[in-house]
Amino acid sequence: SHPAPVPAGPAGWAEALERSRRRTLTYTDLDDDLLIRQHSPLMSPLVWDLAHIGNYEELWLLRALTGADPLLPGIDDLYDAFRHPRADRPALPLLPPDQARGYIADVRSRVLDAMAALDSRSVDSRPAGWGGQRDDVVTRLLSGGFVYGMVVQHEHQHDETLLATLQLATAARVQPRPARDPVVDEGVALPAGRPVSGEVLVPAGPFTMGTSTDPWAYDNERPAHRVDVPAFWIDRLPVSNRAQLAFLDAGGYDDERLWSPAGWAWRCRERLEAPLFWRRDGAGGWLRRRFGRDEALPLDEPVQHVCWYEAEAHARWAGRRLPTETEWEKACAFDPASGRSRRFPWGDDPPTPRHANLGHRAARPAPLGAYPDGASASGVEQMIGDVWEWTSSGFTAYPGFAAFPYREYSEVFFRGPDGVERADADPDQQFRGYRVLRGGSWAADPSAARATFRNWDHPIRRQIFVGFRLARDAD
Ligand code: AVJ
Ligand code: FE
Repeated sequence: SHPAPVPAGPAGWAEALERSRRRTLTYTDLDDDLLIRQHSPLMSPLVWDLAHIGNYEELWLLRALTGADPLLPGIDDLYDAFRHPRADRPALPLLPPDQARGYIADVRSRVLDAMAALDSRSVDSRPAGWGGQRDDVVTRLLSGGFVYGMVVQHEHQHDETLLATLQLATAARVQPRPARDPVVDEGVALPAGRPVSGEVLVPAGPFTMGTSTDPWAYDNERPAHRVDVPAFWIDRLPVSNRAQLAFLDAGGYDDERLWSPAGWAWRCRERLEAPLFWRRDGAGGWLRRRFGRDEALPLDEPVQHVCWYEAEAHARWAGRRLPTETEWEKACAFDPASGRSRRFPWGDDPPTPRHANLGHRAARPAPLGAYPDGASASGVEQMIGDVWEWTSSGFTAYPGFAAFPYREYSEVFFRGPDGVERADADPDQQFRGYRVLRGGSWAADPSAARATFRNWDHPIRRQIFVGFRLARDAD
């Protein structure tokens, strides 16, 4: 008898929506200037994300479900991520902060009204002039509260993006709240006495990857399918700042032999010498900047803010490699005793502060070894929470994939297994394939973190809360 994996009815969906909104408003409770300016060409102005969150909610929870007319005619184009790259968004006639706040509040109150009505109305009694989705699509959208889960997760994913923008912001020392310390405030086990290294052997054999039953799983996690996986070794814990510093001190950033050709080209072009936000302290040590403040580099924390190419070079230096996403999911989810895959490393029960560092309870990763209770059946720790983990895999469709409810969530991002669509595309294409990230960071909400969850980004990206873990073949 496990608790439901996701809220099972309208009251729970409404509460999840309210929780994500409180989070969004916390991060955007800033002066207009900070909301409107572009803190980095990699990111949107914060006020774009704010109104985009509401526009997405309007599209799916009002217009698709209830056939409602657009609330503010003409704004869909502004908040369509595919029409305008992030770098161009500051030049758009965006809603000013107060109007953006008013718009998303208006959407939300109509959504809550519509939920109450939907609850008492059959989906096949469409009014004349229906402007929403077909009945069969609406039925699927509502099944298990999927579309509410999609909108909740979408808002939390953008909240993580807002945090990444705030971390990049140098204009102001923006310290987003809350910022608890997992060790001090939550009493998680200290790593003292527990080894912070070591690897586990995951024996050869098939397991079930992905899901066909998780009500809130995105299309890219579906369907569940059996995969045969050769034996492999994987580290019990993510790579630490200490290990990244050892790579750096050994000249890893300057040794072309450790880098792939594309990685070396990128390293030279960008003069990569250390993870993003690291800085020498002038006395032989290192500082890292965290939300506008420099602090001593915590050596026993998972490394953050490395690109895929840096992870790849570090792995080669260590005589290892990145895990494939299949290996990662097997190490995370597979329970050899029952032969089935778990929703989380520790089982099917939702995360608690004993299991994982998620949901921005802290504003950083926890020390290595802090979550023995979060270990997988294979004995691998800190797979969910702390840092996203780069895998070697390109972002591809599972066998039997079907886009739902729209192609632009996942399908348009699928590439070949090498992450690249066409090798003969423009010369920069090599830097722009997509690699799969797994596990979720300290900033990921529990609603958008599970063993099957797939994230992806370009191999050059470092502003996300990402680290990596090492693996190797079993022979
Ligand atoms: C899954 C994190 C790559 O931020 O581009 C947000 C999530 N999709 N709005 C992104 C997403 C639509 C997406 N990632
Ligand atoms: Fe979005």
